[in-house]
Amino acid sequence: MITLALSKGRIFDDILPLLRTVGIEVLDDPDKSRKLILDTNQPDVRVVLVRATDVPTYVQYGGADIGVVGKDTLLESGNQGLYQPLDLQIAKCRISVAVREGFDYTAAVKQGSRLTVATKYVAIAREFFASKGVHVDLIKLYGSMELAPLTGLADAIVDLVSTGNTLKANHLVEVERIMDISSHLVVNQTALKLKQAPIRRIIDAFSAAVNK
Ligand code: PRT
Ligand code: MG
Repeated sequence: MITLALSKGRIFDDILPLLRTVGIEVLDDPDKSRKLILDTNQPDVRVVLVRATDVPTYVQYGGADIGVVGKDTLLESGNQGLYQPLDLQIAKCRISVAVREGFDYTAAVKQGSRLTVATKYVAIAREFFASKGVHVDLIKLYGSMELAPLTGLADAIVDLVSTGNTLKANHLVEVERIMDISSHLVVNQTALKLKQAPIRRIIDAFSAAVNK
C-alpha cells in the first residue's frame, strides 16, 4: 500500500489532473465527504487528507509514504530528512513583502528604520531581511496576515500572493518579491527503500506528466 498525503483546497484541486495523467483517480470528493482517508482506483494507493503544514511531518515520520507540499511550507518547517525528487509546478504563487498603501517602504528601508513585520513565515522572513541588512521585529501570525498593517500591528507583512486580489481588496501593495513558490513531491526515505519499485513508478510518472 502506498499512502499519499495531500491537503484540501488548492493543492488537492491542482494535483487531481496530474494524478489522472498518471492513472490515479481519487474516488471520494473531499468537499462532499468527511472522510480523511480516500480510496483511489488503484487498490494499492490511498490518499490521506492533512493540514498543509502537517504534510512534511506525516511523510517524515512515515504516516504517509509520499506527500505534496508547498515550497513555502518546506522552507519554513525546515524539515530535513525528506527526499524531494520533483517540483510539480502546481499551486504556484510567490512569497512577497506587502505594506499599506501610502507607506513608503523604500524610504523606511533606506533610512534604516526598524520594521515590524507580521507573518506566518518567520524563518523565511528572518533570512530575507537579514540578507538585506534590514532590522526587523517579527510577529508570528497564523492567518489573516493582511489585517496586520491595517490595524497598526505591523508595518509590513510577508505572505503568499497569487493573483494579488487579496492585497488589493485590503489596500495593500506588494513592494518586494522574496521568491517564487510551487508545490513539490516529498518522499519518506525508509519507504523509498522498502517500497522502491512502486514509489519510483509514481515519481517517474509524475515527472513525465510535469514535463509534458
Ligand atoms: O488553509 P490552512 O490554514 O488549512 O492551510 P494553508 O493556508 O497552509 O493551506 P492552503 O491550502 O491555503 O495552501 C496550501 C499551499 O498552497 C500553500 O502552502 C502554497 O504553497 C500554495 N498556494 C498557492 C497558496 C496560494 N497560492 C495563495 N494564494 N496558499 C495561499 N494563498 C493565499 C494568499 O496568502 C492570500 O491570502 O490565498 C490568498 C489569496 O491570494 P490572491 O493573491 O490570489 O488573492
Ligand atoms: Mg489557507
